[in-house]
Amino acid sequence: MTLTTWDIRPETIGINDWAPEIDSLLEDPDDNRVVFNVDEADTRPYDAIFLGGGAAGRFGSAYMRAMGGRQLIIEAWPFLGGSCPHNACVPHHLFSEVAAELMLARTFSGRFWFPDMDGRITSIKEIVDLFRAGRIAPHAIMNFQSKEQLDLEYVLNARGTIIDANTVEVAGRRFTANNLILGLGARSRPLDCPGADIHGVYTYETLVEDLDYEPGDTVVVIGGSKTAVEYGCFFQATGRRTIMVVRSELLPILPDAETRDYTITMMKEQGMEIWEHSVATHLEGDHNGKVKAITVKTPDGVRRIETDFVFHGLGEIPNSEMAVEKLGVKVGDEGQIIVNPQMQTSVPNVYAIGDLIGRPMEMFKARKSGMYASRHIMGEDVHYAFDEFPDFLHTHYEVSWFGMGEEEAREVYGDVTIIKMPPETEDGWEVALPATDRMMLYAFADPRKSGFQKLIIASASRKVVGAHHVGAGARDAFQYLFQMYKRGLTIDDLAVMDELFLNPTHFIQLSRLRAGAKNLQDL
Ligand code: KPC
Repeated sequence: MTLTTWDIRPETIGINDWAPEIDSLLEDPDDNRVVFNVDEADTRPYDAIFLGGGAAGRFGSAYMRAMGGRQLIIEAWPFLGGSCPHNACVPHHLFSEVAAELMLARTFSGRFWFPDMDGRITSIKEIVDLFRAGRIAPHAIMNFQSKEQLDLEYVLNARGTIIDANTVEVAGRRFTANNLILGLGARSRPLDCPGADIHGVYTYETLVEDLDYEPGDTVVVIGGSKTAVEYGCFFQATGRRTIMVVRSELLPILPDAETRDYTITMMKEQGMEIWEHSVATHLEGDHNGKVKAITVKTPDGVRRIETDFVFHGLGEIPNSEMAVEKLGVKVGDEGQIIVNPQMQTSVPNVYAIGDLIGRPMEMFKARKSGMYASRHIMGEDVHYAFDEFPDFLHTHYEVSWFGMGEEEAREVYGDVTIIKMPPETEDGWEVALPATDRMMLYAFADPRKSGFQKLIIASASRKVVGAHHVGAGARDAFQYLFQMYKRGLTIDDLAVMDELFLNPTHFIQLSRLRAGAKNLQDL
């Protein structure tokens, strides 16, 4: 393959101009241009080379540049921003929005203005194609913003090779820097099962690249945590029988048992079939080499499901091999590069950031780890621990949480006060959560489905120690509430806040109903 150089440094490339160029670099096998945006006139040494231009490398670079440092990103894809706009967060959110919309349409099928959805299967491929066509826009924004607005230097569309702790080679050129910051990301853990490679078996990465047919009426999803659940709910919402094959239990990530119970109950009520303690043992292909069936060992015996579409979400493996081989950096059990709170690896002047350093493989950690590596290199005394954070996932709903579940809080604090909605009734969740945006129709017409939320307070200190929400629209509140919780948020602090009524988390109003008491009571 002959690589050619496309020196973009002297040009201004607008977002609309970037889009067809990125499309060509991605799709045209004969377009092997390497994009060079390198300031050859700047004689300063680079403070850092970022190997990988995903969220971690891009935000680390932007921060370093803002602090007056000099950086260079080397990225194998022809765009910056990494997996988020290409195959991860952005499509996850599109698909989850489709799941929520279809749940609404199916719940109210034939009522009000909703069309009759009875027996209707909607297209998966149409939505995947919609994403594939649309993702060029965020790609173009990233390249434009990084060059024209953030003044970053970068080389795109060529894989960088580590030469030593200060040197990276890309497209036949060697670049040196005072520090190397590795942001090489992670890849899907493969399915360890005979037949796993046949056509029709997808991960979140391959689905958006390779789906070339409309899946039939039965889908099998392997895995029990965020990605598997998010995609599974999307597939199910399109009207297909969807079976989740889970090695242990579904959604162990949810720390509060009652919230988890509501979440899973609502998934089942939508029609999700959940086979826990079950393992896929082999996949069969048809005469065209396309999947036609999967066999699963379940606690009730071996079951064979005919399907032409299997998805697996089994977690991620950090791309640490080159760094281990070339630099000997220390890695943990899951292949994650071990870093200290300044993001330094075991090798002097080599840092690692983003998914490469392991869990949580979330955007906030990617961006912040890049930023903290840069701050340290630029001489700041910083410390970043990502052991506690607000979290969320999608089913057909949005589920948000931070802190402890009720069970752990009782163990740790003994006396805890629980404030939750809807109120406990003998019949479970037959009544509505006080209504809020995106839940109003459910609240009045199908109250069970209107959501669930819970605040956990350590009674003695009156501090919030956990918060949990299933519904819609609460995620923003959780990212700010978490900061307050870290500073010691109490029920009394909540009681004097100003609620924008009706709001998705009813924590302020509910706290105000109880905060007057010296001895707190549940609500
Ligand atoms: C919507 C959006 O921000 C998706 S792409 C993010 C990539 S990056 O800004 O580099 O974190």
